[in-house]
Amino acid sequence: MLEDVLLAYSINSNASIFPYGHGLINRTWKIEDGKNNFILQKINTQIFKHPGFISENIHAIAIFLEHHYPAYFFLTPRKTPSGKDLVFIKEEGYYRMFPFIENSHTIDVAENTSQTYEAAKKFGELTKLLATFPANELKITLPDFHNISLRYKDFLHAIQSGNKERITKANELIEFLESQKNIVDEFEKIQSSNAFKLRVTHHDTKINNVLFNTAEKAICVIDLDTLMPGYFISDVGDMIRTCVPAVSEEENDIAKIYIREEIFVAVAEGYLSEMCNELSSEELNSFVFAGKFMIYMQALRFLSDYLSNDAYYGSTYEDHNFYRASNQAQLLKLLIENEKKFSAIVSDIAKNNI
Ligand code: ADP
Ligand code: GN1
Ligand code: MG
Repeated sequence: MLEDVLLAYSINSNASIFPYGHGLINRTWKIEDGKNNFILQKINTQIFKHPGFISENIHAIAIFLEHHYPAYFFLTPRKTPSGKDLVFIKEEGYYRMFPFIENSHTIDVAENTSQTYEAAKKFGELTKLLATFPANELKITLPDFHNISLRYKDFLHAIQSGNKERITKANELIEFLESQKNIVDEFEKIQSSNAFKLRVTHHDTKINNVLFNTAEKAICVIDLDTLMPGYFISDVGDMIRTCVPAVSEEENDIAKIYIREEIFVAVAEGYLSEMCNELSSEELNSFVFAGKFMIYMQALRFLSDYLSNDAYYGSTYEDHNFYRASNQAQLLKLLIENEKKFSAIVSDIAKNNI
């Protein structure tokens, strides 16, 4: 009962509770108690087996930022009167609460270059400020989250042992994804290269994980469950994946997917305005690869889930995850067509930032 959670936070049980946001993994509600508003979240413990790890990471980073960059706004969970930032309710699970940031909103599809620049800069800023934080001391909240080699193995397993009818339906898509396996090979080279550093990485840099104010300025990044050591390609890649196309991953008419060059430029300018001097030349040269990596991995994940009867992402209409995977596959094709041009754009932006 959500009332039990409110009780643990000493919030009036008559407070209004509304489902909120468009996240796929956790459940989110807005709580209005007449005086204050809050965000309440139930952590999906099927996926995050150790919710305490998330709290420990956020806590360690908050202390570091407070000490080194006191002016930086980092959103931390509210504590209960007994000092806990997680509430466990028997037979239900783990909950946490944040102050609701008033007059803030999120955007599911970037509307213009200025919003995109703001979001990309905000994610870049977080990694930059944490450059001297010992990333390896963070807990792994989701093991192998962006290990595309493992995602590819899961995909191979799904096409062997998944839902037969669905495998037949997805035949063309399966063949296309198999033909792009070179992206996995490229990732494996990155993993064994000294030029790629493990940094504090957000790992879920969808534009709807940035809160904006009414003047469309980024207030802060949110959704910190997967803040852990990782490669910059995860963050840049998910921004390219979610900002550059004119429609979201939910669009099931692939004719509506197209690449917005000016938005790609805004991602690169925003992120590199913070991170350019942190990245090695090899990392900079992988900027567009980052997009291919994340789009391909998301296509593999959606398709594997479809073939495994939607166990992870769920579905709200028939063949939902098939359409999501087809959307990502189309996006991958379009990004590959633009790869050379976009790499040249990144080199120019990098020259201006150094
Ligand atoms: P999920 O992991 O399910 O994506 P998020 O942490 O991203 O969960 O939260 C879902 C949505 O709730 C966000 O996209 C945003 O719209 C809203 N939200 C989350 N935290 C806050 C907050 N502190 N203040 C205002 N809105 C918030
Ligand atoms: C999930 O929780 P949410 O909606 O921000 C997923 C991401 C995917 C994304 C696709 C823990 O993110 O990896 O990119 O859906 N998070 C997890 O929309 O699997
Ligand atoms: Mg989110």
